[in-house]
Amino acid sequence: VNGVAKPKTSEKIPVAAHPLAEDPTDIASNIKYHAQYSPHFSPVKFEPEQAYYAAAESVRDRLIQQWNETYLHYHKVDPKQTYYLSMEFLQGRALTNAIGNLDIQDAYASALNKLGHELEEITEQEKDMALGNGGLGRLASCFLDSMATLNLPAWGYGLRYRYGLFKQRISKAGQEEMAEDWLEKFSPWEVVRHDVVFPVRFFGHVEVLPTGSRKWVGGEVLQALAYDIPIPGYKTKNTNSLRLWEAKASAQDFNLFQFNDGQYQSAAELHARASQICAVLYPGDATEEGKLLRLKQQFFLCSASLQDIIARFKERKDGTGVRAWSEFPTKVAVQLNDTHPTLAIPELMRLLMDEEGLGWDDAWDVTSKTIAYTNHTVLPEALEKWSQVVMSKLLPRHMEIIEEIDKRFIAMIKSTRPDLESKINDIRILDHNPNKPVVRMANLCVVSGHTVNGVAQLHSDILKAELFADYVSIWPTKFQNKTNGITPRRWLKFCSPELSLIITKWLKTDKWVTNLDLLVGLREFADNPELQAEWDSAKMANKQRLVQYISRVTGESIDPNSLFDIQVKRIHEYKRQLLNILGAVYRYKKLKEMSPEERKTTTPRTIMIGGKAFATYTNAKRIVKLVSDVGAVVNTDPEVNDYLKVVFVPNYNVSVAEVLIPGSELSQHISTAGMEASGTSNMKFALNGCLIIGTLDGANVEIREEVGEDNFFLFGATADQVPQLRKDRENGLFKPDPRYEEAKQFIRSKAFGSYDYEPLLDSLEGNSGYGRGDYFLVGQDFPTYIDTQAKVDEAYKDRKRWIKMSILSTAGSGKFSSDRTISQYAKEIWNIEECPVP
Ligand code: GPQ
Repeated sequence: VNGVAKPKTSEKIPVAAHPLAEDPTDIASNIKYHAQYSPHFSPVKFEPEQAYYAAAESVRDRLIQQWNETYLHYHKVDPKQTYYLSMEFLQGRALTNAIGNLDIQDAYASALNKLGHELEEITEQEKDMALGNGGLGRLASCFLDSMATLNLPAWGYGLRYRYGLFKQRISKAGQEEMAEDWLEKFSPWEVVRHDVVFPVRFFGHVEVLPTGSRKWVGGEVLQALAYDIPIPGYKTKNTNSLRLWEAKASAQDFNLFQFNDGQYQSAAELHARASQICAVLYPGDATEEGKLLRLKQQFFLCSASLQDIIARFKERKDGTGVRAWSEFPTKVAVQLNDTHPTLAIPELMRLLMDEEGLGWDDAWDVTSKTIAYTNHTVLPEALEKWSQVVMSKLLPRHMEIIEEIDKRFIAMIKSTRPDLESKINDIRILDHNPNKPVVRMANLCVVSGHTVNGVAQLHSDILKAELFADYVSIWPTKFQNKTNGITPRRWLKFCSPELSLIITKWLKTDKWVTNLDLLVGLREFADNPELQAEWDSAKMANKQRLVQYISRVTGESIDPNSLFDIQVKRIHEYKRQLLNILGAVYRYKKLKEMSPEERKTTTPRTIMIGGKAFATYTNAKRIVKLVSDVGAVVNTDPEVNDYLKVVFVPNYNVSVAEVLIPGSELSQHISTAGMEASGTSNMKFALNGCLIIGTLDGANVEIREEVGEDNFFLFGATADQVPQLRKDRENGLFKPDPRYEEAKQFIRSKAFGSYDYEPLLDSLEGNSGYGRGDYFLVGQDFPTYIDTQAKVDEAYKDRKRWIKMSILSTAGSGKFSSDRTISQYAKEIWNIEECPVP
């Protein structure tokens, strides 16, 4: 029919069968049922795409079953529950993860076989759910996995962006961005909740009622509609929710009269404005309109989520009548994923005071006991500041509340800490800079929240010693560290099944999947030639998979016997992809200068760099262009081809990471010390037996402690040296290494084409956007970087030693499970307990 080949075997499979079938034949019939009766496609087609949707819907049936049981169980037990508010969730694909967590992998693989399909092939059909930029969003998604796996009553709240992170294309001009429509067909993983709708107001004004209380009225009111994504835990019934809000206007807001009069646009004006709210993740904020839209997005998330949380709190009052509001913090913990959802603070205050009738002190007591804040960066330009003018216009009542919090904070300082009076302007919330008065969101979070945490030990120490030092003297016990983690399900078990089987075999248990500390058990076998051989061949299989992938997306053929050296993360000057590529340029130049015999003694390398540059970040885009230009020259140079390739991996995202990370042998985490709060891909690489070359920054410090210094290639200045080195640099005291000069000169000589790299190279010389030359200390760290890379080359020549280091890297990665991180949040910040569904 229509030229579509029907799988031969599927005729034997009856349509339907129980949705929770165990037997592959029954599962196959259930998949067939979805293919026939889901209204999305013509039932005659059953190509991989249709098979994906049908299989996904069949898996979803199971999730929904468990999910309903989970909700009812939580409702009955009424435990304290955590709500994780985040503007980003980088979920990636869901099918492999759901099948793996439900432990129905084999049954689904064989069911699909019966229908003429391969599970691996159909999982490739799924689009990534990319509602985030990078580390912060992926962390939120790893946390959801751990919360469910640990049976914690804990939910995520976010926004249902139509266009998530853009799709990156690499052309002659460098990076091009394209909208990525993950909802183009539909998502089988979301369930729209037409019964969960809350009004969210913008603009308007504050009215004083006869009672003296205040009320926000007027303006425009949109509706927040809930879409739920079920989040299964690993081998547990508990299935939590990720609730994403979409903005809608209601039918009353549609002006039928105007429409019939031919005024189509003005008739549906509010509908158009509603559809802008969730249209894109991180709309550009260079314009005032852009800034306003982002602030609207943030408030939309906060307001809808808090109304929902309050409604649930009231609903669970177990028939004893009205619940005391003082109980709220014993039932609700709200975690702010960085400052983006800070408006949850004044919004909770407003709801409690203006809607529920609490006085300031009671509302403040509830709010500050409920909310906790995680900081993810110390970069000054990333600390959010909102214009007071914009805030007053969009959210007049919230601005009043923020002013009151600020006023009371200052009064408290004056009465209890006169020694801090001179610092009030730094630590208060409002900054009355006459040019642009702003609200400092991090200050608001620190003043209002009960706990503030950093995301790696070094980062938390820097927060306490620098950014938040004065607050530490006011509230010494408010500050904590929660070193980030990653889920071992997605980032080892499912993305590297070969290595996982070997680990299970040698540890004689698969309990490591939920107790990652058990990986230390591998240490005693690190020298065992049998394990080494198996390890080597699993890594090689993963490298082969990567070779195929690179060939498919770039057309480049890379040598699986070369050292696979990878740096993948957002492109940012502080992450120093420029140091990496300058190193590659230097390596290329040295190879060119060698005799053919000499070249044969070197370690062949494939350097892969991937990541997206923010659309308006010019220097980051120049870095992308430089990497691909260097690749274009190096990869077509027959003299060096067998020894070096440089590949820009396009469109880096979660599912690309799932192919790259298992196949990597060396990965680069080379940020200027003190600037990367944690990093989380470093943990994924280490867990997959990939060695790290890195600075003493973020979680690198702890990874090195855990895997052992012999298994970590360390270089570069330390965080405490950085300020002095910057000063020296400004005072002309920096003496560049000749090798560094040589690499830059080589680029300037147009060896990699005639594109104007001058502005980029200039940032290394003294004219950077930061107003100081080489703010990120690329020149300072270049010589030790090159020396350390030479050590890597030497180590790789000794296969046995390398494999042993690789095993020890995995063995030392147990600490970096997000299960550990989340257990610590649960005990030390949220005060919640597990609530397993029987
Ligand atoms: N991070 Cl503030 C982001 O990905 N986006 C952000 O807006 C902020 C931080 C990252 C941070 O750069 C990494 O070092 C962390 O590992 C990651 O958050 C998760 O904590």
